[in-house]
Amino acid sequence: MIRLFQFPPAFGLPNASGFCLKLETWLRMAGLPYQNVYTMNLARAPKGKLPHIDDDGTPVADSALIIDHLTRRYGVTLDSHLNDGQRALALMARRTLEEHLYWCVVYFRWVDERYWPATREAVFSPLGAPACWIVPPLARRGMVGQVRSAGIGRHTPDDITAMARDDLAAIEAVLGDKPFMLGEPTSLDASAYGMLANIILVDVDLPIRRAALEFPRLVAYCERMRQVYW
Ligand SMILES: N[C@@H](CCC(=O)N[C@@H](CS)C(=O)NCC(=O)O)C(=O)O
Repeated sequence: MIRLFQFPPAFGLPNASGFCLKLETWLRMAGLPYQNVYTMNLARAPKGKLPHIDDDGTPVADSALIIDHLTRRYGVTLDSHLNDGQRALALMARRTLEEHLYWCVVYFRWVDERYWPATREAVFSPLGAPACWIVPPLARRGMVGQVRSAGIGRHTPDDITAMARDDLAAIEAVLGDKPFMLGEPTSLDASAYGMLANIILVDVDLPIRRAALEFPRLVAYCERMRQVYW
């Protein structure tokens, strides 16, 4: 049995972590049975981040490495029809979503004073007292450091929103008029849904969400993914 270690649901989504939502969506797309283990304990995560899995005693961390592992082990064919050009496009789109757009979201959720209270409430209130008072400032300090190290945290909110809008425009251009990113459902859709749902389907009025709502095909895409896989 695959045991999926991830954060508990928050913000009205199955997961407020784009990477956790990506992996759980992928497991559903691949039709693999799994068991959720909700945790906030990063100290027990093999690489200090979530998600990670235990696959019948084999621990694997990092959503992309987990997908590679499960694809090999269970013969998942989601991406097997893709040609070299599509694989290259999928890789670049995934990097845009996970290595750039992701940090823009993290900035607004964790760093921007205007939206931090909503994040604190959504993520930490289930902890109960006294953890819900002690943990948030520590967790926030770590995230602020990461966003700054990633580079995004050095820009103004307006610049970050403009950069995120460029990412969203590029992703919408990849989608075009197709129902899924590359036509038929592929692993790229799991990544796209994990990241986009965390912007579009979370009812907090972040500047990045306002920017995303300018892209009706991405909004419809999120709804489609939710209906088909959730
Ligand atoms: N490359 C990793 C990224 C995972 C990641 O960044 N997870 C975040 C949640 S979205 C995390 O655990 N952050 C906690 C921390 O860094 O303290 C993957 O694909 O799984």
